[in-house]
Amino acid sequence: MSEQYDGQLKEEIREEIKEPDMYRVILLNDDYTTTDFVVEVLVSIFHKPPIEAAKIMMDVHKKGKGVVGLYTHDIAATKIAQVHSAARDREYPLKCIMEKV
Ligand code: TYC
Repeated sequence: MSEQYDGQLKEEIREEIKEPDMYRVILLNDDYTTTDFVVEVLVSIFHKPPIEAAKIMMDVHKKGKGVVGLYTHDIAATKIAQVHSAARDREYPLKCIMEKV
């Protein structure tokens, strides 16, 4: 095998075993969404235990934003869509975003 093909094969193998890119899902503060609703979202969508959910909510409330978790792209996108859908149903402006790690 030529060096060129050897290199290409190594690159293909490396691509196959590469860990997936990960994304931080970040919750944003606002003045209108209730604290109870944010905790409810963190428990129901992100599967946080209630005490941890309350801590994350308070941290976001005080600092303006906060990391909720690390997920692959499609899981992060699905969770964000679920948050926005639940917030829209209750007419809250709650937003979350993702950023590549
Ligand atoms: N700041 C909101 C309030 O005082 C609570 C809140 C916390 C809203 C976190 C959004 O991501 C958020 N009711």
